[in-house]
Amino acid sequence: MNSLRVLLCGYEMLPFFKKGGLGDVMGSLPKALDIIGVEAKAVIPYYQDIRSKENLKRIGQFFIHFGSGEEEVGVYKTNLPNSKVEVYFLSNRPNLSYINTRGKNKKIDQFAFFDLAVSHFISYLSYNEKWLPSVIHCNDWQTSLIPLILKKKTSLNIPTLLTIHNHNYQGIGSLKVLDLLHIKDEDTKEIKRGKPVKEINILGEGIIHATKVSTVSPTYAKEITQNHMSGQLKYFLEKRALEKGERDEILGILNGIDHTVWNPTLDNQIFHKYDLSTLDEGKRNNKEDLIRTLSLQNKPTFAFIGRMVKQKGVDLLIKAIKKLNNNINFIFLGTGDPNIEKSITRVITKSTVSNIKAIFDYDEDFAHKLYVSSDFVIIPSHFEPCGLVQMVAMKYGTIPIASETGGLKDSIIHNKNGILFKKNSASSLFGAIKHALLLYNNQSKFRKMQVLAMKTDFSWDKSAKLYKNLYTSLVQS
Ligand code: NHF
Repeated sequence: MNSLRVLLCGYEMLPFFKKGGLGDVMGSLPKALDIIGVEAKAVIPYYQDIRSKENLKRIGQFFIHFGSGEEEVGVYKTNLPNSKVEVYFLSNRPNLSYINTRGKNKKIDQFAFFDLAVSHFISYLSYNEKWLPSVIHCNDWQTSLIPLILKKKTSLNIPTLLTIHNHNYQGIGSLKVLDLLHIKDEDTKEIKRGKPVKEINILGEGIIHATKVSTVSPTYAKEITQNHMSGQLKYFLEKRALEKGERDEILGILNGIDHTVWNPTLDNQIFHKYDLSTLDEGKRNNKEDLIRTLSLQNKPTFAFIGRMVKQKGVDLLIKAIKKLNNNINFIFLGTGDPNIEKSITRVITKSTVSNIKAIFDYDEDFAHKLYVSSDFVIIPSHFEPCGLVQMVAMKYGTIPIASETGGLKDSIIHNKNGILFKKNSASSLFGAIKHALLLYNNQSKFRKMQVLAMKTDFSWDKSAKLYKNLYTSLVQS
C-alpha cells in the first residue's frame, strides 16, 4: 500500500444526501482525486433519507462507548456512481437517522457521535477492508471533532486536514458533549485554555487540533485570517498561528464542479442541449421554453438560485429590484429563512414591477433549467467561501453578476467572463444590473462574454492536483 489514501469525512454527499455546497464537493472531489491516482474513500452518516432511497448492503458493525452506553454502529457501503470510489455509511438509529433540529446541543451531540464513530471506523477499515488511510480529510464543523478524538482516544497517528467550507457554522454548544465522548478533565482544561469557557466551539477545536487547515478559495482564506471576518473563530485562528508559526498558513483551494453533471452538451434535465457552436440557438430555445412555462415575456432574464439565508444577500437584491422597471424578468429559486421568503413575496405583491417569479423550493431539476435559460444569475452574497452557482452558470453561458468577495472574486474576471460589484452595496449591485442591461443590448459584446464564460475551466483537474500536493506534504511532514 504505497499510494496516497485519503478518507473524506462529511455530513452530506451528492447524490446520496445534499443540503448545500459541501454535498457537491463531497460528491465530486473524490472522483477527481481517483483519476489522478489518489485512493479516495468517503464516509457519511446513513440517514433515513438515504436508507429509503438506496438499498445498501450492510457489511459489518462495531461498538462505541458514547455517554452511558455501548452503541452499535452499522457499516454500509456502495460506490459513488460512475466511479471506483467507495462510500461508507455509518448507521445508528438514535443518533444518525436524521439531522436533529431540536436545539443546538442535540445536533452537536449527534455529530460528536458521528465523529467518534468515524474515529473507530478507521480501525474497522484497516482490519476488515485492509485499507488504512494515510490522511483523514474532515469538512466543516460536523467532522471537526475527529482530530481531537484521534489524539485523545486512539493510538492512530494519521495526519488530518480540516477544510472550512463556511466559517459561519461553528457548532457552538454545551461542554457536556465532552462527557458523552469520555474526554477527561485534563483535556477539558485544554479546551478552556486558561480562560473560563462555558461552551465548546467545535470548528474552533478542529482548527486547533487538525494537522493542517484549508478553505475553499484563496481570497476567503485571506478574509478569514486577515480581514477580521472570522468573528468567534479569530481566537482559534490566532492560537493556531501562535502555536504553529507563520509557515502554517490557511491554504485556499478553489472548488471545482463536476462537468459530467453540469454540462449543456450532456444535461438531460434541460430543455435543449447545446455546445459552443450552437450557443445562440441553444440559449434561445431554452429561454423560450422557460418563459412559456412561467408565463413570462421575452425580456432579459435574471435569476437568483440558492439558499435563502442572510449570507446570500437577498436583502441587497430586493433593494436593487425595487428601483428597476418592467423591462426584465426576475426568477428566485430556493428555500430557507421564512422571513427572507416573505420579503420576496412582499416585493412581488407590492411592487409595480411585474415579471418577478419566486419558487420557494429546493428543486435541483428546475435549477438546471433556470441556469440554462437565464441570461444572468445574480449572486449578491455578503461573503462567499467559494460559490458554485457562478461556475455552473458560466458553464451554460449564463453571465454571473456577483459580489467581489471570496471565491466569487477568484473565479470571475470582471467584464471578461462576468460582472463583479462592490460587496454589501445595493447601489453597486443596481449599477451592475444596469451595466448588464447595456451589455445585453450589445449582442456581439454579450456573446463574447458568454463564450469566455463557457470556456473558463472550472473542472476539478487543477484543484485536485493541489489537494494531492497538500496530502503528500502532510504524509511527509
Ligand atoms: O462553495 C462548498 C460550499 C462553498 O461558498 C460555498 C459555501 C458552502 O458557502 O465548499 O460550501
